[in-house]
Amino acid sequence: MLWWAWLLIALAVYCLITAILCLRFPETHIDWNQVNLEELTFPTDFSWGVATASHQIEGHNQNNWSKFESERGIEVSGAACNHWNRWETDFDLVESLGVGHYRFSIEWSRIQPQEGEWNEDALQQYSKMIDNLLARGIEPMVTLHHFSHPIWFEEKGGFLNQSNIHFWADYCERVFTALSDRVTNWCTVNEPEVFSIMGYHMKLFPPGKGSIRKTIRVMKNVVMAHVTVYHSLKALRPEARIGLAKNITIFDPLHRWNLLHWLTTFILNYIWNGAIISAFTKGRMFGRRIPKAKGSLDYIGLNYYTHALVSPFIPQTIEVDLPKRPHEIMTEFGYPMYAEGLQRSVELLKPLKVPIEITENGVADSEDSLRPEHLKRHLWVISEMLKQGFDIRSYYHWSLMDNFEWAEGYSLRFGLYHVDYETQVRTLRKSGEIYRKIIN
Ligand code: GCO
Repeated sequence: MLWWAWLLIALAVYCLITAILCLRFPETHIDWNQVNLEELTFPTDFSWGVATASHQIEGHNQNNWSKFESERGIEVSGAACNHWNRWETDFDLVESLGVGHYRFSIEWSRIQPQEGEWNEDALQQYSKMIDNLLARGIEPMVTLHHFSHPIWFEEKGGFLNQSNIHFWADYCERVFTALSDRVTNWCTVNEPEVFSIMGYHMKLFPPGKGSIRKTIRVMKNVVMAHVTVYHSLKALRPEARIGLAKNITIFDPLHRWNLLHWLTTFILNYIWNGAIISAFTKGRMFGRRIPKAKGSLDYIGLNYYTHALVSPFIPQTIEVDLPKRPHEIMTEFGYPMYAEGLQRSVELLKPLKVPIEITENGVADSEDSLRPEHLKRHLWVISEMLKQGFDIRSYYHWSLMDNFEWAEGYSLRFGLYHVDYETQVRTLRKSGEIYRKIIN
């Protein structure tokens, strides 16, 4: 055959493969002008909540993060929202939103500041906080690890060493024993993929390493840590509901006609989303067996924020604006608002066959000019999914109030309440009022 005939055949095959991929994996886009965002239907037993994490709000924690902040010269969390001292009035804020649920995390470094040293007062304070929430009719969801842990644990290698898992399990059992008579919903770990990729590949989280091998090892060990703790806590109290919070980022090829972009999409989707899902559905991740992982989730927490348009040259940092489609609105975090991805995320989690709790969703928006629309779009998508029969039980908005946004410090504001860090005055934003109205 002539060379150009071969070329034509190759071109036809390329087009066919791309067309199949485009049809098989559509990038949904809704024409939001055609949608009535006021039309929301939620069952009466749907759970409405807000979420926070200890290191982002408590202030003056001494942990892997505070160490990293000072060593790396990034913004220091310092007093944060001084929530450790202001928790009671902060719970007034939670209550006045009308939510019945509050997700927050326990700071391991407060409970066990040194190996073998347990701080009963700190545990007592968390216990008082739970009583206080319950007295207000607010049900707590407790996260046991939200990116932060004691310095002594970090110095032993943290979750890089499988042999360290028992330290974390001891802490979890201690907290669970003290609180599970009043707390039903437990979230073991927050975003194993973000924790490992940011900390061991992108160097933006502690310990700031750059190694793919370590990233995969940590991700696997954190999942194993979840599995270990799931089984030990369930043995203590079978009626507890235990899951973890999974960040789902939807990956889409930047150019849908480019097979290299598709290839990148599949690889990143596996590393970020697929590997962890496969641990719980197949009992394997990255080709390794994860014993007893199957059946170790009573629910899956979904933290959803955006989709990423990828190519082999995707920036390896979060300091730049990521690509967006021309019609999409950019958020202050530098990624687009893409509410359509919430349904795609729920679909990705479907093989787990467990109820979904939306444990985080929100937007960095200092002027509160985008948040009302952002909130309504995402709630509209949930309302539509509920009509389609998806088993979604709750929505926890991220976040109750502005707080320390990790590598971004205080520059990004995610709160339904604005926080003035000088005076610690909290002020309800318009979007907070909208959320309250919707809940009512
Ligand atoms: C995460 C965390 C939160 C963030 C939030 C906004 O996803 O990184 O769970 O702690 O603050 O997602 O980025």
